[in-house]
Amino acid sequence: MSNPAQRANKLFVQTFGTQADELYCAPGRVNLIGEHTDYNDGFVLPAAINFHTAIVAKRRDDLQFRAVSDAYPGEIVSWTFGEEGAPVKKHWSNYLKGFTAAMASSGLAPKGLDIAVVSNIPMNAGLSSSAALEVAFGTAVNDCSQIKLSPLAIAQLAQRGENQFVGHACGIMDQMICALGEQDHAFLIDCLDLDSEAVSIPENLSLLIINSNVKRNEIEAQYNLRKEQCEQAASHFGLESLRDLDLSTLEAAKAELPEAYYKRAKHVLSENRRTQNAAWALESGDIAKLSQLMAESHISMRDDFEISTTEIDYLVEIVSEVIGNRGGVRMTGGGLGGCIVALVDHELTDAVVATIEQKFTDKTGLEADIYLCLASDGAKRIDD
Ligand code: GAF
Repeated sequence: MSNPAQRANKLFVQTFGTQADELYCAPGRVNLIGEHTDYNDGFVLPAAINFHTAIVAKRRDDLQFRAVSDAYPGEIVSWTFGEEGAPVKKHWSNYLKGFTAAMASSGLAPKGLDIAVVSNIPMNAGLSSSAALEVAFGTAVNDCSQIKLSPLAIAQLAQRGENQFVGHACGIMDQMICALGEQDHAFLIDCLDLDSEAVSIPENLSLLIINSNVKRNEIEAQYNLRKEQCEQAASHFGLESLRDLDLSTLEAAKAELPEAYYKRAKHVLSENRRTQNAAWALESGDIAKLSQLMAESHISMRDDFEISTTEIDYLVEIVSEVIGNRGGVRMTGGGLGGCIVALVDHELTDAVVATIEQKFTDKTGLEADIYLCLASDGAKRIDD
């Protein structure tokens, strides 16, 4: 099958009867460690991956937007800038309209565009296909109208659109890594001040993402519940966010707190520490340390944040038996299904794949998809 860019060009011509002017791409992402910490003003360590959403665009002289996606054939969505109306339940165009609505409320004034969208990022797998759509579109709008927003500003508008228009209370991690990613690097992001630092991934490690294909049920309600519990835990201590709490203060107050608040806060505080240590371990090539931190992160998500599943635990267990301390493995993303991520010594890659193929389906009845990935660049215009 041809790549997303070629397919987007073809779709554009079929839909609008003319060639597009420009091509933009934004990647999916995988989070190496630092889960559910972004909306708690904490630390995350994601990498952009070599699965992409491509958007081809043609400038218009008016304020109209028209969009078509190969995932929803035959449907052309159109709207006027600043007149996005109400979101249509679960509709893909909400991510685009959310971005223009966020621009309008920030006083930015782009020109309209016709666009065609094609993506090869697996959907509903927790690899940020929606952030890639928002950020690819934001990059296109920004560039075509020469507004000169920074990648970080595009990520912030994308997050605002998703929070306020789409209605998902997500943090900033997905949009930021989608906008800022760098080849062969993860990013340590401080979600309090949005400082970020590129962390190189050692050459001898393979980046494997394994999609359990466990259906992610009730993910949004569970995500919102966890966020609310974290906020309640912070407010018990009179704090704005869990970032300002330390583990010893939390432990001393354990008996006063509802158990769920205590456990959620314990995960977030310990995960912040693990994430900063993991960035250091990765940068210095201390794979045994990375392995230990990723294992602890998984246990914390399973026992304290309670967002794992038996199938995901089994996947993590069989991969970790193969790699020992020559790599790390844990669930990645929002949880309750979706993917695990493994950073493993190249020499062990085939053994990991073989183990999953031999054991996972027999035990769970599910077929896992295995993606051998590369850490990749963030969103950009692609010139010929
Ligand atoms: C989802 C959200 F969109 C992110 O902001 C983050 O909270 C993540 O879940 C969990 O770490 O991807």
